[in-house]
Amino acid sequence: MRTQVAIIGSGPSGLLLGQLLTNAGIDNVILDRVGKDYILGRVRAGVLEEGTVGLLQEAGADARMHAEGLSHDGFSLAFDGRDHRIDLFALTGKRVMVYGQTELTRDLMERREKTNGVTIYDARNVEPHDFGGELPFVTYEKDGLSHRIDCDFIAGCDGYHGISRKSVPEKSIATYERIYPFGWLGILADVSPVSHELVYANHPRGFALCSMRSTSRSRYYIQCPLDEKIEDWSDDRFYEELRRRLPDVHAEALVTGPSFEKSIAPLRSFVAEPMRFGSLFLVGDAAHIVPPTGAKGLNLAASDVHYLFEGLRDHYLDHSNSALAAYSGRALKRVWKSVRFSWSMTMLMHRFPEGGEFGQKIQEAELDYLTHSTAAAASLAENYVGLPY
Ligand code: RFL
Ligand code: PHB
Repeated sequence: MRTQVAIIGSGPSGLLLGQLLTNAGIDNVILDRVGKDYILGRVRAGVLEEGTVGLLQEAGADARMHAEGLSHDGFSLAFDGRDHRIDLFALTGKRVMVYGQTELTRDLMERREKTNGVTIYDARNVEPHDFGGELPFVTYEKDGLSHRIDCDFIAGCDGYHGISRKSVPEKSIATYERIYPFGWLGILADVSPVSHELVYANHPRGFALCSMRSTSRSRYYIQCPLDEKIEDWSDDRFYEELRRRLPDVHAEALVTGPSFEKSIAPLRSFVAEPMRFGSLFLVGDAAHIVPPTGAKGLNLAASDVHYLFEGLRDHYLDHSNSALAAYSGRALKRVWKSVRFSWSMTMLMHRFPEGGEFGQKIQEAELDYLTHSTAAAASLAENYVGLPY
């Protein structure tokens, strides 16, 4: 088989890139090691920046998001028994869209099917080859047979554990990492949210986040030690712990009900540089991971896709390679700003086992600063709604 762009990974970055390319008449094939239902079973991001919303529109996969997504003008920072609202719209003129990654992925998959895009699911041992040379290709196995796809470019959209980044010789790649000493225990339940906007809580017992997927489906998280076992967390125990970490106004509004998803996610910051190796491009989580506190992971994947799509479009339609040559530099500039923001939100809102009283006092000072300075609140808001592309 031959295609112009072979895309490894059918998560949000692979699907979004594939759809933009298809719409521009650029041939592409997506390969994923797992099946559609498995991908749709992953519960992850919930907050989309305006830039991400715009890209979904450009892809033609925005109808359901606009009908069912919740547009939010602000969110709350809860601490010291109080609730302080960050008015995103007043501070930046921008909003965010609350719409689950699962739904966004489903919309992109449906759009791909409608436009006859090729996706090969359950492809085993996918491997990119010869991306340092003139004739790159990808091999994989399916149903016991070996296959080869010749291509011009390979997009590594295969997440943190994917094969693309691992295929790059170690001496050609630099990585930067920070592991945080706790995780997030999250649940999904069909109960109405404690508030119509998100609540990020800093509490002596640890961080908590009240998010949602709709006006009747809540997504709640609490900070937990890394060695915590999911079996030890009944729904009742989870809600009780969440309630204790919220100010009264939200604790009293907490509606409980059976969860249908419960998982623990570790928190890390990670960046690989550069994001281009010959004809192989790393995109999204394959190149970088941020802790979820700033809601940036999926949005960064989308901005990478924007830069790469511009490069590929200019290459094929305008015979210009300058945007492609600029991909890694442009993407990394924005990546590092989001890495910084996600790190600072994480430092501000969590209890650090080794932080001590000094760390505690710094958090209190910063929260006080954010509540009393419009400039500080505007900086937080500008980053939260998403920096320009
Ligand atoms: P994905 O979604 O991991 O998709 C990668 C795909 O590649 C496939 N794959 C392979 N295919 C072939 N061969 C291989 N060897 C392969 N290895 C892997 C996988 O099967 C998969 O289908 O990466 P992508 O597309 O770059 O998307 C990134 C986002 O998923 C991620 O950044 C976000 O989910 C992060 N995130 C959040 N981001 C936000 O912008 N806002 C949020 O509110 C937000 N909340 C979150 C989050 C992530 C979380 N977890 C669990 C990590 C909340 C949580 C709890
Ligand atoms: C979510 O709804 O899953 C979510 C929202 C905001 C975050 C992280 C996760 O910062």
